[in-house]
Amino acid sequence: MELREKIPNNVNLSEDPKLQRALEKWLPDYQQWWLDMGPEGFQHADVYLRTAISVDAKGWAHFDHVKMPDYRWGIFLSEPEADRRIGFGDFEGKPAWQEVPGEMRGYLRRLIVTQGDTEPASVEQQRLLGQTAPSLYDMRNLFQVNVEEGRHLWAMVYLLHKFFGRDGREEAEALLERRSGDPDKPRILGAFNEPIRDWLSFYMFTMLTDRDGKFQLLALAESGFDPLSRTTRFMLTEEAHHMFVGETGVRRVIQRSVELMKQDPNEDVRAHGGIDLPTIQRYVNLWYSLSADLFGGEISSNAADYFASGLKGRYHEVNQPDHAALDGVYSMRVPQGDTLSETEVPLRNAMNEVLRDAYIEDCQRGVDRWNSVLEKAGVDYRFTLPSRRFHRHVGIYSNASFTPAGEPISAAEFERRRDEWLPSQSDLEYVASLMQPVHERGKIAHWVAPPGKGIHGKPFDFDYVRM
Ligand code: BYC
Ligand code: FE
Ligand code: FE
Repeated sequence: MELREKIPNNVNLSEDPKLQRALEKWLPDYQQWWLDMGPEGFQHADVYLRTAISVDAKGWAHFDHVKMPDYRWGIFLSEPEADRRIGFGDFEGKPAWQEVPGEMRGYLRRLIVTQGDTEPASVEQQRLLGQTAPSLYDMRNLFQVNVEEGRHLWAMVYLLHKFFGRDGREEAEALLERRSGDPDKPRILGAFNEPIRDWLSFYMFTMLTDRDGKFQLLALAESGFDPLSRTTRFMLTEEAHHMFVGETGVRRVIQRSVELMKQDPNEDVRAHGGIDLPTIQRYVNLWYSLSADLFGGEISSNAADYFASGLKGRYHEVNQPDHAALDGVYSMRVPQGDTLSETEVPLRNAMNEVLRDAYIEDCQRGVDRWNSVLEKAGVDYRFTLPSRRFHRHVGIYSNASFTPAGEPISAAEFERRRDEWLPSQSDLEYVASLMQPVHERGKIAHWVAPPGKGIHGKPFDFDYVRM
């Protein structure tokens, strides 16, 4: 572990002076990007953050108050597995690669750049949220997520610099040049160009979009390219907290809404300054459908090639009965005219859909936990995930329109009913009107319940952020 270096790392960076120099040259550009595009207005605040200081299961997280620009962004790979073998595809059983096989350079670079691009994008999307944080606890969680997404960018930039020479260095620069939502130089994937205007969107994003991250990282953790596998495995340990922030954030909003409903015989939550359940459902519909797009097309020759080459596997590949996946088929409903027809797709071409299935199941478990809040409170309303066909912009469903239940409808019908299903202008304005900052220790905004417990054994009224 090299913790006192300019760039903390467990990859023996000091033994590779050329690589070290290249990364130390990228470092000030990264720092400038963080100052320009990181959390606005809080760069001098002391934030109670956890920092990675080792990669073993017990001791990697160190907690302390730090200013975000002083956070020690480092390069940490999970411990190597002795004699690791490729687990799937055409090279199954061969030793995992420690270098990039020449013929896979293009694919691998594209996967790493796509993954890397999402990390700074999310920081850009969230950069104004500190100003309207509902509590210091929430503000701290936002900043924790932000610095770790910054570290995830480092993880991918390390791979680009170490294994891709000049091309890699150029890609690393470009990762600091694209900007979320900028029409001239947008981020690569759709959801990462969408604005995150309010805290309900932030909770939805960390619940639903960071969860895409979890599954993409799990698929890359299977990779036959060992350095990618090891770096994504360590990223996954950080990712768990991001999804915790999202799932419990939404749950606390629901909790508060239910309390406010009880105060009013008409159950009119907005009259009491809370967020009504149908508005929360519309936010779910939006962020779930945007996140579903991130898995790519249902039928994808790219996905088949990634799998065949051993670069991107399935979720928990060890549990799959057949790692070659050459004979299997995947049955999916493909739009044909005005209807859907059941179609069999060769399994390798359906790998994006296989991963999306695992994601959907995981989302459903979170929604079930939200619904148990309603059930305990004796409220009849239930949240649901919309159909995977609803409001899609990538893949076979993107040229047709569907209801949240997945029934085909005309584009005109969709537009007519849009405000029933997705946040309307007035929903957005209402939620925006609630976003008044509460930056006082131990206090919390009216529209959200406090958390059950604080961070790292600290109470809710701890000074998580010192301005
Ligand atoms: N938006 O075969 P197809 C995270 C393009 S999140 C725009 O369907 P493929 C995080 C695609 O490039 C995890 N374009 O897709 C979360 C292709 O273009 P070309 C991020 C899209 O290649 C929160 C065409 O459509 N990780 O970590 O299988 C906070 C058809 O391609 C989109 C990864 O994404 C889209 N959504 O790509 C912070 C893992 N989807 O070739 C962080 C790495 C597809 O026709 N990436 N296109 O020009 C991959 O594994 C794959 O590239 C994809 C699917 C999953 C994105
Ligand atoms: Fe990340
Ligand atoms: Fe994340």
